[in-house]
This record gives sequence, C-alpha cells and structure tokens, in this order.
Amino acid sequence: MKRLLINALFLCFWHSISAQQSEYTLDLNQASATLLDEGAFFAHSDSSGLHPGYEIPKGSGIHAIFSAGFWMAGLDQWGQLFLSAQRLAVPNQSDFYSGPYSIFHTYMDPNYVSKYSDAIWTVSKAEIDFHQQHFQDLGYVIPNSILDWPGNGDTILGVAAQLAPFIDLNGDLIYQPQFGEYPDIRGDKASYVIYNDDRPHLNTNGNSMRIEVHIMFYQFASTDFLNETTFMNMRVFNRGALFFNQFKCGFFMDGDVGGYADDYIGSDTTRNLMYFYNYDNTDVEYGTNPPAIGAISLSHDIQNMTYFTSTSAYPYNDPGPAMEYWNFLNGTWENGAGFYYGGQGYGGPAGSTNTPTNFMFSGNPYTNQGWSEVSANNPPGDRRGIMTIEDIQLNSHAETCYDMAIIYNRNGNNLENVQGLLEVADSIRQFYNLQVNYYNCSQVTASYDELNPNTTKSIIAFYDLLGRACSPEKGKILFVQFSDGSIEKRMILE
Ligand SMILES: [Ca+2]
Ligand SMILES: [Ca+2]
Ligand SMILES: [Ca+2]
Repeated sequence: MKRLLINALFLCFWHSISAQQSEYTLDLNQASATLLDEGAFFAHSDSSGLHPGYEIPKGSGIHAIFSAGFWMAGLDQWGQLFLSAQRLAVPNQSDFYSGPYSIFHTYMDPNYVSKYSDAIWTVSKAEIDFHQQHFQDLGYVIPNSILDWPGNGDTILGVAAQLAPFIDLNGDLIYQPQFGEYPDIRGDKASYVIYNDDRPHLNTNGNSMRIEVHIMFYQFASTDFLNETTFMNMRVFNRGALFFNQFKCGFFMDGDVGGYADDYIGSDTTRNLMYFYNYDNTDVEYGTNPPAIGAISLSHDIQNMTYFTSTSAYPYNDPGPAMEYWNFLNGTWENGAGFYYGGQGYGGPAGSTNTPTNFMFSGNPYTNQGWSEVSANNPPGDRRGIMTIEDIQLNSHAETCYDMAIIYNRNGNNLENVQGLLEVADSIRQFYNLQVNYYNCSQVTASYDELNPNTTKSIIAFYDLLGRACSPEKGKILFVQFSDGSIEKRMILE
C-alpha cells in the first residue's frame, strides 16, 4: 500500500449519508482497468487502504497505474474559481458523487439512491449484436446490461432526460430496448460511468461547478496494440446556470510502473502524449525490461503537461486546496511559479534554464534528444502527471467532450519501451482517425461548411491552437478565419 490519507473526521460524518463508491473491472483485453464512480478511477480502495487499479498484463498481479481522474475548473465572469478534481479513490473524500446531476438536488431521495448509487453500466458488443438479431424472437429475454442502460434520466428526480447514447430507431428520444433499440457503444465492450460535483467538495474544498461527467471506457479484443489499450470518451455537461469564461479540463494520472519509487515521466507534444517509464531496466515488480505506459489525447491538442512528486518539498508536491489544483491546470507549480526547461523544471536549481515551458520533459529519452529525465539525470521517484487538454468558454447548459486512450508498450528495455510507446501512439491515432462513426468531441455541433448556410462570409484560413496555419483535418479542433475577419474555434466534422 502506497499511502493512506483517509480523513477520519469526514469519514465519520459522511459515512451515514453518502453511498459507497461502486467498482467494476473492465478487462476484455490484456488491460484490467478498475473503474469507480466518484471521480477517481484505475484505482482500488478497500478496508486495507488504497491500491493501484490498472493491471497489465491482465492476471499478472502487476499494475502500471495507481490512480487517475479528470480535473475540471472554470472562472466565472467575476473571476471566481470553481473547481472539481480527484486524485485518489479515498472513500467519502471526493469532489464527485456517483450518478447524474439533479436540478432538485434530491440526492438522498430513495429513488435517486436506488437508481444511481451504482453509476457504472457495462455492455458488450456481442450482447448488442445478439439483441439486434433476436429481440423479436419468442422467449428472448433482454439481458440486464441492455435493459438497464441509462439512455434516459429520471426527470421526476430532476435528472436530464438524455444520458448515455443509444440507437433510437423510432426517433422519439426514449430508450426502448423492447423495440430493438440498443446502447450506442464503442469497442467490443464498454463501461459507462456517470458522476456529478453537486455536493460538498471533500477533496479540494473548491466551489461546485454544477457539472455532470460521463465517461465511456471501452476496449477492443485484438491481437495487436489494441489488445493493451483502454479508450475513454469523456463528456462534461454544464448543468447549472454558471457561465465559465475560462474552462479547463485536465487528465491526471499517477502512473506507477510496477514499483512506484523508481519512475520517470515525460511528454511528447507532437503526439499529445504523457507517459511514465522506469528510470533503469529493473523494476521491483515487473523485473527486467519494465514497460512504458501513457495517456494520449486524441481529440484535442494538449495545452500543457506538468508533474509533481509526493515526496518533494512545497511547491513541487501534491496539490491540496482548489487553488493549487488550478495552478497545475494552468501549467505552473502549485504556488503559481513557472516551469522552466531543463533539470527538474524548477527555476534556479542545477540544470534548469530561464526558458519557460508548458511541457515537462518533452525530449526523447531513447534517442537522447531534447530534455528528458534521463538527459537531466534526475533522481527517480513517484511521479504524478497532469495534462491540460482544453481551455475554452463553457456556457450554461453547454457540453464538451474528449477522446483519450491509455496505451502500453513492453517490447524491449526500459528506454526502448518509451520509443515503442511513441510508435503505439501513432498507431492508436491512425486507428482513431478511421473511426468515422464516432460522434464528434466538441462543444460545437455544426461542421465548418454548415456554419453559415446563407453566408456572405467564406472561410479563408485555418490555424491550429498554437496559431500556426494548418489544413483542416477531421476530428481536429482549430481556429477558422472568415473573410469578414472573424475567427471562431471549431472542430472539423467531415
Ligand atoms: Ca426510441
Ligand atoms: Ca517502477
Ligand atoms: Ca507514480
């Protein structure tokens, strides 16, 4: 057990009225991913404490991730900070709560509790295929995985009418599996998790954003790189009245490559990748040739990638209050000090420069090009990383969405596995770009050529998020410049 941070006071107070977080392990392929429904995932918690929750390969008893979660924050028009974030699966010490947002806040209603205290729904493509072929057969019984799919929320409880995606054959917006309708999943098996932040934030003490988060975790059965991959489609719904002038979403991951104490971290800005690897070629759990594991953003260019280490001194250690999480989301240390290229990314100590950077250890430790923890010869440790994947305005009742994947490679020594992971990242992106049926991960629902059907203005240029001229590419978010001079942030649909 790595650490136990249960706050006994909160535990006593909340235990009687707060439901236990539910757990499900998605393990269709070689990645055995433990899911939870209160903000943290790839983590496991029981009476003996906190444990890692991403076993790979499945059945080995060895894990490569201790914990992960999405961090979200926004500033309202007066600059007030609202923030929801989770690092660890400590029971009853979360910013997030299982189930959808309720406009009546009726979370203690027995009907709400019975419907949503377990907010993880899982279904396989095989079940869906069988259902499609046999739903009209005499004696066919719809399996619970399809029957219970949360396509519609209970509006009597103040929950949104539309929740998880489904194929609505008759177009009435009502999920009717008895008519052959079925969950609209990706992959060969998917788990759908719903949680909200509409109660006290027991982790960060941040202000509630009134958001609802949906994550579809999905895996493919395959014999290639997909067999060691878990995908995530994450959607954020702003259910309240707040308008966030600046909304940021980050993906946090405490990668532990087997033993946690001898790891390095890195980023690859061209691949939108954050990754963890062993500093030497021997790990206490994986043995020789320990793997590399990473998180890749597929729908968005990452804005920054930062890290911290639990054993470091302030301000280089784990964040505590909401403002410290906000600082990390903004690509600074937790006290707001900047990151600098070189060394350990601090201003001052040996090896660092005066050059600010948004991406920690952006070089390649295998080719030894650029700045890496290998080139800096850093002391290894328990690395935790956070990559900020979006910075937008988020209106009341708007939604945004992200596609990501957790990828893995173990085909050589510790550094060859980093190089191998970069190649897996390219394969995953190629695979993702071919998925034409995926609904588009963007706040904007119009495609660029439909923006102004009667328009007098035409598109004159595209720019990427760094302001560089680029060509339009499906699934890419970019700035579109129009002939009247206006610029809008858009995602290309087709
Ligand atoms: Ca229907
Ligand atoms: Ca290790
Ligand atoms: Ca770690």
